[in-house]
Amino acid sequence: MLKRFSFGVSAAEVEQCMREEGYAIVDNLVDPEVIKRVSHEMMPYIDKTPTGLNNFVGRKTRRTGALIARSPAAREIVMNPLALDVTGRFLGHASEFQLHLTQVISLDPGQQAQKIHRDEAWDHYPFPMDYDVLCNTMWAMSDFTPEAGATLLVPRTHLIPGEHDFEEKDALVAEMEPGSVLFYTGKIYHAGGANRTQDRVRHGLNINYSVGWVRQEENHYLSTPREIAATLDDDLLKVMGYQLGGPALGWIRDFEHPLAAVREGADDWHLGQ
Ligand SMILES: O=C(O)CCC(=O)C(=O)O
Ligand SMILES: [Fe+2]
Repeated sequence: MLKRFSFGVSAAEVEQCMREEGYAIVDNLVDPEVIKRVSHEMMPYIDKTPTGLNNFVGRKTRRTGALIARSPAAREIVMNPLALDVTGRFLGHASEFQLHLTQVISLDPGQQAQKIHRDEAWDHYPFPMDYDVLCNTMWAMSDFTPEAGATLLVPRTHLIPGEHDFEEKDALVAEMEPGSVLFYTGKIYHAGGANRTQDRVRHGLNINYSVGWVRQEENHYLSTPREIAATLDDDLLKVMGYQLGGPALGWIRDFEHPLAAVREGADDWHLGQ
């Protein structure tokens, strides 16, 4: 049985579960109406997204990004207070965290289970086991059931050093309804499940956060046009990366804060030495 919590759980409890188990599910964290709005705003883009070009990304899987630009409702999910609180704690060893990626992952009927993997594995760099780089969330946008391809998890594998091969039978299924969320670390072995239904697409809203010094998987500065960025709140822009990602990382022009790029003339954004 997977560990699950309900609305009202504290960030400290979720953090503790992630540290012990590698994941935590919070049921009904947001009103399903917000998720419906994300679906409604994203569907025109999902409909036009081509399927993946290899087995890992999924030949019957569509991955649709740029949610900050395309979906005002998704901005609320990115800024969900519990998600940010958990991330701040989980990645608290770094001076900042940032939005790593936004992506709707749509598994079409017939999509096979993805290879069970760790997300924190760029360029095969062996990140230290006691240094977490990612704090991930997967929000159910449709019913996450074993038949429809709910995310698979191998609990506690975030604690095992080295690379390992796991099979579907080793994994538990993150069953969730729309509005529920799975938190998982960058080190836990997991995968998209197989969609064995005839006619139901599984839509998952994947929003990952990372420590402030790593290259973001999604390029938010180019995915979100400058005119749209200028309309967003400072708090959201900072999470997107319009902040210093750590001491001296990410300034612009003459040592100015990156918010100056979209707040021309408003303030003096020069940074202290
Ligand atoms: O679709 C899912 O449930 C998980 C996808 C995933 O883990 C990935 O693409 O890295
Ligand atoms: Fe993954």
